[in-house]
Amino acid sequence: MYKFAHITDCHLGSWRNPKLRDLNLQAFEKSISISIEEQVDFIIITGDFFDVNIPQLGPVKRAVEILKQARDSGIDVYMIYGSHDFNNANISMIDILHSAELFIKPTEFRTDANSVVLRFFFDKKTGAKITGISGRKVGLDKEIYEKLDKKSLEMEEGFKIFLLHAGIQEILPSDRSFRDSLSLSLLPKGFDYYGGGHIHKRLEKKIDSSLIVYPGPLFGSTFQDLEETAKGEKRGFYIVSFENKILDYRFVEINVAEILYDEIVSLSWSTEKLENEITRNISELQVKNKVVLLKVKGKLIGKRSNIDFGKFSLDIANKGAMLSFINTNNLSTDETKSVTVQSDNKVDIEREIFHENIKNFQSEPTLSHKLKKQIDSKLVGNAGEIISLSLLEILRNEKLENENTITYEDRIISDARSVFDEDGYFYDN
Ligand SMILES: [Mn+2]
Repeated sequence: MYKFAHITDCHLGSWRNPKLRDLNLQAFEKSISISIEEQVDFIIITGDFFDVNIPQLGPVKRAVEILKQARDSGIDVYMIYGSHDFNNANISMIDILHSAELFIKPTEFRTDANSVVLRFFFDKKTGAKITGISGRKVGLDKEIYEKLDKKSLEMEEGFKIFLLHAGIQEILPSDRSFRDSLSLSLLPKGFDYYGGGHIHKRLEKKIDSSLIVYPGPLFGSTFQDLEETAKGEKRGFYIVSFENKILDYRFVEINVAEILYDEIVSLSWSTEKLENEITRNISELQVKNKVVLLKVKGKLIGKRSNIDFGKFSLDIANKGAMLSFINTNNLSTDETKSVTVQSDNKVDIEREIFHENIKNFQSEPTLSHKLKKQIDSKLVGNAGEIISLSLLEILRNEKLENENTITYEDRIISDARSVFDEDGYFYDN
């Protein structure tokens, strides 16, 4: 009998807060050490290994050390990329790890005019045949799947694993209907195991003799992820045993910190009333050694700046919490002007906000017709959304250790320029 571990969406290097960043790394370290103890034959990682294409070097060093532990134990790692791992304009950290042969990237294809031919990677120890498709930026994946030569993949004999970094419409819960998810019909049929990433929720489904699994993130990379963990969503990875078919599969929970979520809804309260309610709530919470997330939302009569939220955060810390965060993003006052969005995940919210705001964009009326046309073709509508999202992605890159401000600014500006194509500057002559 053979075994493999399936880990996904590690988002290593994410979190500005050093403690959260460390918890995230701890979760990855645990998943690898359990895999080693369990003597798995190989490990698959289905994307979003890093949170950005050029992460801080501290987390990279830890990630390399941990991956090396697996390799030193004779365990091969097969990894596809996720949308967070790389950016098309530049070399990414993940490519460097790949060059150092810390993992195998089992996704190689040949494209001709109307088809994409994927090749299988043969795991020597177990005979498993592995292939897959990395996740790219916003909605570019569908094209590859639509052109995929499924026949040749389906005809291959043996124990087969397909790796993907995208949601599958048919198995997503309705509240997670990601805009860029794929229809099941786009995937080759008859694989023993479909290992999925990208969806930050655990999902498993059997279809005929195939098993589709999304382990969800190991820890989570957004406060929304942590909120869901606090509400009972388990985080971890899978261990699957197989011979020529899957024999058994189980979820292994990774719990590096207890997370507590509490919500206070202000029903047009005054600042005094809201302050009293927050104090009362905090006094009732059992926060010892927990990561505490307190969300204050609703409508406030008065000024938000009259409330010292920092003090409440300190009160929670003084009660022995490991960390505390107070979120007031959805606390509105008369001063707040808002754009309404429907989505509940970061990627879609960003896209919707751009979508709504771009609608109101108007180029300067005094500009020439030619220039206006150029601007509109790049900055309005769908094109404008894509450019905005790409620029936002680039702005997420933080300054590296030892990088001085000038080099950092040059890097960000040159990345940003690469978003526009070579005639991306607007000219009028
Ligand atoms: Mn992810």
